[in-house]
Formats: sequence, structure tokens, C-alpha cells
Amino acid sequence: MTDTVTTDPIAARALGLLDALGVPAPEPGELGARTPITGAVLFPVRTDSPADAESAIERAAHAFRGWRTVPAPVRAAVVRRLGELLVTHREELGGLVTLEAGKIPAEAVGEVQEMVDVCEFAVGLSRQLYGRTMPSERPGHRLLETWHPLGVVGVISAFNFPVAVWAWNTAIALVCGDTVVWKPSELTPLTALACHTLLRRAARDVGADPEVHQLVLGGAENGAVLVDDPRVALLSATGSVPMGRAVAPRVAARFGRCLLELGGNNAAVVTPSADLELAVRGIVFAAAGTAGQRCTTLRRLIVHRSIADELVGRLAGAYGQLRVGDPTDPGVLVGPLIHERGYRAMTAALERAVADGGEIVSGGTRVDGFGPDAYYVRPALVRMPAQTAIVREETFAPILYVLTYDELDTAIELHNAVPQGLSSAIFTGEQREAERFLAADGSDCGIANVNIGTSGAEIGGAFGGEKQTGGGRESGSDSWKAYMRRATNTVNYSTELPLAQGIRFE
Ligand code: UN1
Repeated sequence: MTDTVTTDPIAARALGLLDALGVPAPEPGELGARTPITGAVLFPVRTDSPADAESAIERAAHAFRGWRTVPAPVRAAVVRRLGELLVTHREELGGLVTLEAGKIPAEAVGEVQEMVDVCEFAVGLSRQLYGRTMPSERPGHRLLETWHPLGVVGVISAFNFPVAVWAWNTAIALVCGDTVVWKPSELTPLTALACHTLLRRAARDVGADPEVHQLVLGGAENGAVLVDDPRVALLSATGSVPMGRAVAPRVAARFGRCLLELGGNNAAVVTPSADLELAVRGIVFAAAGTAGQRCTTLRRLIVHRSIADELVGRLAGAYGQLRVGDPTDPGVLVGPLIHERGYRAMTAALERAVADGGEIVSGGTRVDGFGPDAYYVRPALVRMPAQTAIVREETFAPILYVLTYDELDTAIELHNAVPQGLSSAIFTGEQREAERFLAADGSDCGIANVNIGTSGAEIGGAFGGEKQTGGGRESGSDSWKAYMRRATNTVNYSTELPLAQGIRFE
């Protein structure tokens, strides 16, 4: 990388991190690597064309023919090695996440840890891709199911978890015997180049075919190639509801499979018996952490009227102490929004909330001093008289709307009265209330927590949500089944040919 000259200190840091990760210098092109810390474009990066995307699919499809026959515990060696490389390069990859996505180092390194965790999970899983055996109704017959690799998995990921969501998909897909074509967010090409390099190195280190992983940089035009190509057996896409709405019918039209991880509008119910000290800590991390740019970010608080003033007071106190600024500065807890569009969406949402009678209790203002193209905001805490249309929308920014309730049933109704269904929480000291929230007529989300916030899920559980969140499940539990195809096998080891349902055909 010695021939790349740059004067921007962040660009120099990014190049240094890429070098330490062993990533070849990005070829210059139309895509700009950018940092939300200053809003500066660091250097140009080559983007792939739709024709490149097609050849990537071709190479992945070709690699699949061999990869599917490698035993799963042997395939796992690549993922085990990737996990080792991630441990070695935790700080460097975390550093790149900070520069490209604006996360504070603790969260950026946490994201890399999430990758390490899912690699460990996938390695163990490689010996547990269980099928069942069922009793056959016929004598001398065996009935069982076998799980086979699916094919090429297309992964489309978002800027806010530029590396962990890729790892959830890739670690599981690879042990399942699939090959991967990854189209990362065009906002985060550098972390993508780093992950691709590490994965390919892991494959080479253990003598596996590096072609099992393909990277396609660029925008929606390349995503569209993955969406429409019949060789992509599963399309796993993380992003907005409009993106999912565009993608899902097209994949369905060719009878492909979709795994969707779309918007969330996550809420927490706080009951009078809640430990408020604990609730405040959980709420502030979930609502203001990652500058409100997680799909699991807490966006709505549904508080019992009797404690609402006290809780809002305590939250306003905590919000007042949050340090907003350059994520690389020690002590900063809230970094920048990703871009101007995120900032505009936030101010527009706040205007609508105020027009609906909302009162901004804290934050919502831009923090200056980082340059015209950097967008830092104080997280907003807004009391709302009702759950109006803007509260039912996901705004990808740190806005926490506070609503009040009198009866738990009403709280749960309010909670579920949004189009999204990703994550949810209840803060309570009463088991009855907690169980009510987790019951069939409680939270309608894919994730429902008790006495912890809505974000920061562990990889061991299945991750995903209902309604407009898209219904997909990724990472832990039995999410692997989405990455494989099931064959039902009936084996006759007798000398007779009895037909099922007692049918005689003689
Ligand atoms: C996302 O925001 O797309 O539960 C993923 C969490 C993280 C993953 C978030 N483990 O907040």
C-alpha cells in the first residue's frame, strides 16, 4: 500500500488498518470509502458491475459442486480458522468498523466478538445438522429425513452491522455446505474487503476452496442481480422494509427462498414494579447506543402512568450526561449518524412528533464542530400524547417516544399496534406481568425480553422478527434450517412392497 498517498489522517488510519489486516490496497473506482466521523470521502474504491456480479454467482455455483460433498465437520475448519483470525485481528477490524460505520470502539469490537461467537457456534453445529427418523407405518421400512446443502446463498447486508450480520450468514451457510456471494452496503466497502480477505485466507490456511466466498461491491444494481438469478437458492437480505418489499416478490416469482431481516420499531413496557435503576440503564443503551442505528434500537417506551414522570426525569438526567462526539475519543458513547439522509429523517420525524402534540424532553439537536458533512445529534426523548403515525414508523436515528398506559392489556395492545415486529421488552418485578408479556397474546415480536433492553441479542438464539420485519431467523437455535434443504427418505429393506395408506394395487 506504499504507493497510496493520502493526507487525510482518517484515510491514513484506514489504510494502516487494511494493511495490518493484509487487505490488498483497494483498486480505485467509482465507489467512495467514506467515514461518518468527518463525512470525508477517504479514497475511491472500485465498484463491481452487474456483469461482475453474475460471474461471482457463476464462480460460487461452480465452487458449490465440490463444497457440498465435503463433510460438514471438515467444512467447519474454514469457519474455525476464520474465528481464530478474527480473534487475532479483533482490534483492527473493530477499528475499521469505527471508521466506516461510526461505532464507538466498545461496540465495534463487540460486533467482531459477535462474529467470533457465531463462528464457534457454527463449528459445533457442523456436527449437529440433525435429521429425524420417524416410525414407518410399513414393516421392513425406515423413514427419515436428511438435510442437504442448498446452493449459493446471496447475502445483502446493511451499513449498521457491516461485519456481524455477514458472519451470521456466512459461518452458518458454509458449514451447511453452501457457498456465499456477498453484496455489502455501499457505505461500508472497506470492512467488507477485510472480511472477504480474512475468509479467503482462512480457506487457504486449511486447504479449502477460497472460491466458496465471493464479494460483490456496489449498489442496488448488483443486489438486483442476486435477487433475480435462479442460481441464488437463498437470498438473505438485511435492510429497510421498502427494500424487502422490492426484493421478496421477485425472489418468490422465481421460487427462490428469502430470509428477510427488515425494520424494527421496538418497544419496552415499564410497569410500576420495575427496578427503575436497572430499567434506566437498559433503556439508555438500547435507545441511544449505536446512535439509534440498530434494527433492535429501542424506539418506543410504554410506561405506567404512575411512574412516567419519575422515569422520564431519570432518563432525561441520563441523556444529559451522554457524551456525543468523535467515536474514537475516550468517554464518547454516541457517535455520528451515518449520513445526511439519516439526519434529515430524524429532524423530519421530530417535526411531525411535535406537530402531533409531542414534547421533546431532551436532545434532538445537531452537535456541531465536526464539519459540514458529519451529522452528530443528541439522542431525543419525546413524550407523546398518543401513538400517532410517526411513532408507528421506524426512523433510523436515536428518537425514543414515551407513551403512558393504565392497564397492562392496553400497554400490550399499544405495543403490538405497529407494522413491525422485531424486538421487545418488559421491565417488571412481577412474574405475572412478565409471563403475560411473553404469552401468546403478549408481545408479537420475534424477540421478547424481560428486564433487559431490546438490543444486544446473543448469537445463540434465533434472531429476527414478524410482520414487516420479514419473518426471517438468523444466527443461533435452528436457524440453520433456512440454509439447507430437507429430503424425506423412505427405505424398504424388506422383500415385500406394501403401499402406504394400506392401498392394494394388484
Ligand atoms: C442489526 O441491527 O441489524 O441484537 C443487528 C443486536 C445485535 C444485532 C443487531 N446483536 O442488537
